[in-house]
Amino acid sequence: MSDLKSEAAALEEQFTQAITDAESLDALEQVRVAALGKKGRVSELMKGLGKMSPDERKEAGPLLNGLKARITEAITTRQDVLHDAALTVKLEQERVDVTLPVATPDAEQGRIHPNSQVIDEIVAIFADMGFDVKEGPDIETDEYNFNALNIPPEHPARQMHDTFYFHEQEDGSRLLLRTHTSPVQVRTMRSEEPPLRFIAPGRTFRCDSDQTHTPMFHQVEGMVIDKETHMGHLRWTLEEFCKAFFEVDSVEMRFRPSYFPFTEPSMEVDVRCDRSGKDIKIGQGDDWMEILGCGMVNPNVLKASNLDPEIYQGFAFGIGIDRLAMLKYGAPDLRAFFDGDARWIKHYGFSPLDVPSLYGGLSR
Ligand code: 2NL
Repeated sequence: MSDLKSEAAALEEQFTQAITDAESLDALEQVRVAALGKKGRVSELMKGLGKMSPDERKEAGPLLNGLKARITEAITTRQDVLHDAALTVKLEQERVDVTLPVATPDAEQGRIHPNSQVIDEIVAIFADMGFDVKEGPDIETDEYNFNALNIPPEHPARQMHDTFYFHEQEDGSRLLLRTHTSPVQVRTMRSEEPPLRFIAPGRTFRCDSDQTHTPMFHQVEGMVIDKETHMGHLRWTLEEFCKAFFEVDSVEMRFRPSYFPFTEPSMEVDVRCDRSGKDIKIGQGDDWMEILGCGMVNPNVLKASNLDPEIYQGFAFGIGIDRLAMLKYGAPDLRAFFDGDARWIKHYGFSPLDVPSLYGGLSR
């Protein structure tokens, strides 16, 4: 029995020292296995309990259980110390210097296309005047794209529109890619009650491609319909739009008679500009530049959407976005707008964080 006592005391001293000396959690685990593992020294001693007489066991049991408990306790204590030390080292290594400059966030890396920028600017301007924004599908029917707009099948404007048609459907009709955003106005006139005041921005398509035309391009059309809408309202609205868009205090505008099937009378609108320098200046100079088409909504167009022209009148206008974006932001070649070249968008694009608004500045 005294053999066991001195062996237990020797083991306790040996393992207590080993636990204190363990400099890592791995080293400590090796000590634990050597003492308390299945084949550990303390475990081996405890296996001997089974072969003892009851009297011997009465004394040896508490002795070995005490030994095991104290070694376990010492390991746990040392574990906590080593854990804390490891955490301190980790925190030391992972320290963040909050005085370093901010890393460029992902949103700063992307760029807003000049077309999107110009559409956002136009939306901000008209929203400020109380206009809604409406959208419609790119794929349309003859009815919405042509018939309802006073362009019957035999009308020469159908040839002028260079329409992309889809293959014939079972009923003989053909879907098409909208050639202007006017179908959105037709859908709105047919589904909502006047007074109407909205713009319709979006993609449009014509089978036409050269230096200044791409098969896909962008338009914003606008429409106002009420009981006493007249040309004075149209003129004021477009003048306010031009001043805001070109970010100048005054613009001189010229309304030239023109023809569109969906308006009567129809006009094309020029703004005074100066082309003598490197960039075109708007609002001064002795040159003119066409920027949009407009007119009073043709009574036939109102009738086709179940509005009584004796009660309602309205004005409408259409603006080509791509040309306006080239003009305002100085991009020379329209075709580069749709090449998807990252260097081009990095140069001509806008930060997604600079959202155009009338109070914050349209284009900054
Ligand atoms: C242009 C000319 C214009 C309209 C579009 C319109 C739509 C309906 C009724 C009446 Cl539903 N008008 N749209 C009117 C006049 C001109 O666009 O040169 N666009 C680039």
